[in-house]
Amino acid sequence: LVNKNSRLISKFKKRKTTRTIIKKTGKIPDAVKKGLIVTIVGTNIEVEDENKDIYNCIVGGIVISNNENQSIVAVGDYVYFKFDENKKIGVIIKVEERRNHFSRKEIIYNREDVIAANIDLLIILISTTKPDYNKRLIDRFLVTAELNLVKPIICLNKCDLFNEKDLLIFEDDLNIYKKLNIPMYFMSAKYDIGLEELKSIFRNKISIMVGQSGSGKSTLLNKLIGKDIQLIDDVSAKTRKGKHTTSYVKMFDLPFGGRIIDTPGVREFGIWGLDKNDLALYFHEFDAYKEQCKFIHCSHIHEPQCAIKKTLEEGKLDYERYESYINIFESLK
Ligand SMILES: Nc1nc2c(ncn2[C@@H]2O[C@H](COP(=O)(O)OP(=O)(O)OP(=O)(O)O)[C@@H](O)[C@H]2O)c(=O)[nH]1
Ligand SMILES: [Mg+2]
Ligand SMILES: [Zn+2]
Repeated sequence: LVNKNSRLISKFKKRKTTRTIIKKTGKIPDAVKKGLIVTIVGTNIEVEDENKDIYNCIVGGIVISNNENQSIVAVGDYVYFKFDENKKIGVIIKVEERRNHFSRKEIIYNREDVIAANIDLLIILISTTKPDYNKRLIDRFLVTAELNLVKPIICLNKCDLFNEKDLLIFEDDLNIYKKLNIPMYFMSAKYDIGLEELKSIFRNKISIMVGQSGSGKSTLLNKLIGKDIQLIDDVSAKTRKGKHTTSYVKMFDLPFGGRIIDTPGVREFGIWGLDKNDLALYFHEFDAYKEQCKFIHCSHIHEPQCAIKKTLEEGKLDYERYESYINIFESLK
């Protein structure tokens, strides 16, 4: 593991030595093209222009951008680039201001990793089983969605593996999210259950799919597009964990209008840019009670006369959500 990590770190370091200077303003030269970043693999950035032609680009030299303390480029960014017809490579000159973005904390370096920019909808794709969904991960996605101003929905995939009676157990277990007004859909990507309704929700939006490896993101993408465009693979029978089939973020056109972004599966998800003292604001089931805590700056963890803990003991709050709260609180600065 040590070996693998040091190799990873040196790979990262190498990448970062490509000199890039970020300037907030500057003149864009004539004869530049404008486009949308649809995928980034290593240092290669694929930019799509208005004719849907793809150009391979890189970042280097001076870039006009406001993205000083986060990834300079991300899938979903609108950029200007200068294309060298001989070398068949473009250089990105300017990155347009982002309307919003969806990001996580980069594990190795303590900085913001923007997964995608300018998005309307976060699709949290979870699975009934293979792999079993993880509510702590769902809660981390939900906090990040609100923090990043992206509307979240939860899709429970692989419902074909259970009968109606068993599905009621899932409905009950996930009911807390319904109470929190998060739209919830029961579906099966493989057997076309619930897909028509989802299409109507994704239509004309830019959506990003996130979830554990093996939850079925690429399967859903292929079904929505109507072509086997993304590779899918079996969940390992032994560990019930996915094998990380999708390895980079990529945006696709939806044939019925809109775009969708497929992402690699995650096991963990670090939240970036949230002060731990503000975390309770993102747990809306606390809203009705937190004013009654004795201390104004109550963390709802160890203070006496805490209304949240009292309400929890009375059984009026979801205990797993409270555990998520503590888990996230302890991971934040
Ligand atoms: N039974 C059942 N299996 C499904 C369903 N959707 C996907 N699968 C299977 O789940 C496995 C993983 O699917 P993928 O689409 O590769 O999962 P992913 O989320 O893209 O995984 P990563 O790319 O590793 O993040 C494949 O064997 C799929 O056939 C479903 O609705 N029902
Ligand atoms: Mg995939
Ligand atoms: Zn409290």
